[in-house]
Formats: sequence, structure tokens, C-alpha cells
Amino acid sequence: MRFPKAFLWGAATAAYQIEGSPLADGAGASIWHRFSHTPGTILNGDTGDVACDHYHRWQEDIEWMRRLGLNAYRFSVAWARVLPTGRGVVNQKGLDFYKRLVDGLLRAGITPMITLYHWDLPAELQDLGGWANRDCAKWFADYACLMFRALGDRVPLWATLNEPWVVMALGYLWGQHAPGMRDIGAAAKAGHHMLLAHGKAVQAFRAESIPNAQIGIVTNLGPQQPASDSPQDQMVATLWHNFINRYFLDPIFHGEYPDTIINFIGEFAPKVAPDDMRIIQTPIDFLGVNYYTRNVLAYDASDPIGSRTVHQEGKLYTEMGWEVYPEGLYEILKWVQAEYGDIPIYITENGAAFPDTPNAQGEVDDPLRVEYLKAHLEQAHRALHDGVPLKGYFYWSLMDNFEWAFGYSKRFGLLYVNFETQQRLMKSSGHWYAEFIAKQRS
Ligand code: IFM
Repeated sequence: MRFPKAFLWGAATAAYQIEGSPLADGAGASIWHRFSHTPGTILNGDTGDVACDHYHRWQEDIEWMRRLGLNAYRFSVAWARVLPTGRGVVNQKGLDFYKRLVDGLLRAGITPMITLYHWDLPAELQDLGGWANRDCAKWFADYACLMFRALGDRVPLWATLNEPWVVMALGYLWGQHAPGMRDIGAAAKAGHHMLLAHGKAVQAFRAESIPNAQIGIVTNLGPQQPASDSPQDQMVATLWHNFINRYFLDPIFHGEYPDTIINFIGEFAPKVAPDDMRIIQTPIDFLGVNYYTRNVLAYDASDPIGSRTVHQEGKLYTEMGWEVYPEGLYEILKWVQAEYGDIPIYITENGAAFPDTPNAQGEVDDPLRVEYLKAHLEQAHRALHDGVPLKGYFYWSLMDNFEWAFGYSKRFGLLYVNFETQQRLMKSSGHWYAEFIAKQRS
């Protein structure tokens, strides 16, 4: 398996999941701070108050990245650190944190990729309706512009939003994520305004004419396959495919929502103003693909959505209950290329949670994650070999962290984190990845 010399080998994180100290140095509260402090929302009552204490340990964490041999690192900026109320007055101390982090990465020879929105909307903006308010698109573009001006000279890769589908579905439709809403109308609005926010941010980026910097969006994708040839199973698989894989990408690349979903949601369909699709379609430089699993779907009349995921006998499942299906990475990358053309792609997330525990010698042996990594890299390589313009791979995650509604119960990291002592430890998967990267770069 030989990847191109310029390939980026990275790991990814997100602000609320690792930083801790969410209100330090003048930062405003985010919806995740508020949500995690609402009883009953997060497993074991966990919060991101301390998380991996990366806010104070970022230098040590860069050192770990160096030991892993990473040449890229994807992280997100907490909007409310920089703009405590989401707009208006800038919190210089918050901005300085990210400047120090970026400079530290560059000194270590690690290319930064910034995600501008990884789910932690400033709480004050939620009080105004959050993403369900159309103005949120403008607030986001203003914040994005501030970040381009502050760090555009040093950060070559920018992603507007992380997994807008998850925000829309889990945050506004099913209520498991912040802001915890269950409102189909608000969900459809939130989805549309995120697309608009993305488009406006890309326009702002272009207006800044930043040399040598690129912008894209990160979406969660995966094959949605029917459990049988029956027309009903095929129908639900098509529905899920349109919902998960096409709902955000069709507007960005084709300027329209998929009909299947628009018909399905009927009166709740987003209101698209005349100029919206032109803004949303502003060309991007790359697409970030987060791949974890596939869904095998069967029709089920007793389910509110009319479908259920069918367990695959004999297959390995992660702690998240996700089937390990490496071929799906190849399948989805080929599908993106066939559907949307030769857009450069980064695998911006791919990883697995397994029940890791240090042994008597204080080592964390995680052979399942090593296998997972290897198998997915093989599929990435296969896609590259078959003509997919793949530019880099970011493992999720650099270290164990706050896994949203699951708190600290799911460990995805290449680094094991002892949340009592904040000690980091390289798992065998970290050692494996480091060796793999070293071979690639030799
Ligand atoms: O931890 C998350 C991340 O924030 C977004 N993508 C999926 C990961 C695992 O659930």
C-alpha cells in the first residue's frame, strides 16, 4: 500500500470534545455546555467541563502528534470562545488560544485543518432560535470571516461545518444532541440555514482571496443498503440514502434537494428563497467525508420512519453498535465521485470505539482498532488506485474524549486518556499508525 508523497496523514478532534474549560478567559457558553448541564441528557451526567484539558495541555498534545508522525491535524474552533455571544465583540483571549495552537502545529511541521462549526453554537444564538433562525447563516459567515482574517495566512485547509446532517437530525429532530429539539419544521429550517451559512462562508472566503488556502465542508456518509430485494426494503434504503447521503450534497453540487425527501416531509420542506441555491452552490475546493459504517435496512411498519437496521450476523460491531464494514468506505468514495465529479476528497473522520483498558504493564493493546485502521486504509488505497482524488486521511480521534450523549464511555482514541489524571498513553493502534505513516513517508 503506497500512498502519494503529498498525502496528509492526520487525526481529528473537536473543541467541545477535548478542550475543557469551556468558559475560561471570557468565553461564552455554547449549546453543548448548556445541554450537558441539563440533567438526563448525557450518560452518567458527564460534561465537557474538563474533557481532555486540551485547553491547558495543547503543547503536550502537539508533542503526541509529533510522536505519531502526523503531518496534519483537524480540529475545530469553539465559536463562543472567539465571539462569546456569537456575534459582535471579539474575545481576544479566545482567538489567541487558537493562534498559539496553530503556530505550535506549524512549528511541529503539522498542517492544520480548521473546522469552523463542530456543533457548539453560542448559547445566546440559540436563544434567538439557533439554526432555525435564517439570520444564523449571516452570523456564521461573519464569524467565519473573522477567523479567515485572523488565521488565513497560516491555515491552508478550512471546513465550514461538520456533519450538518447530524446537527439537523440528532439536534433538531430526535433531540439526543444539543439543542435537544424534536421538531421536524425546525429541523428542516436548521438544515437549510446551515447550507446557506456554508455557502455564505465560502463566498466570504473567496472574497478574502487568501493565497494557498482551500475551503470545503465535512459530511457523514455511508452506504444505505436494502436487507433484501423486496420493493419495500429497496424503498426504505433509497429513502435513507437520499436523507443521509444526498440531503446536503445535492444542494451544494446540483443546486436542489433530493425529491424523495422533499416529498416525504411534505409541508415541512424547507422554504428556499430565490437566491439561496446560487449561494449554496458556491464552488468548494474539497469535500470532507466522515465514514464509520453502513446501514442495512428493512421495511418495518411499526417504526415511525417505517424502517429498521438489520443486524449482520457474524460481523464485528464497535462499542457504538456500528458494524465494521471497511468496503463501505470504498463504495461511498466511488459513489461521491460518480455523482458529484472529481472533487478532491479528504477522509476527515474514520475510527472506532472499542473497550480499551490499560493492562498490568500500563499498556493499552487494541488489536481490533489496528485491524480496523488497516482494513479501512486498504479500502482508501483501493479507491485512490481506482481514480478517486483522495488527498488525506484523518483518524477519529487523536485521543479518547467526550463522545456527546455517551459522555466518556466510548473511547475512539489513538491515545488512551486517563480522565482522572489526564495522563495520555499511546495505544497499540497509535504505534501501528505511527509506523505505517513513517513507512509511507520514507
Ligand atoms: O465524535 C464524533 C464526532 O464529533 C463527529 N463524527 C462522529 C464521531 C463519533 O461519533
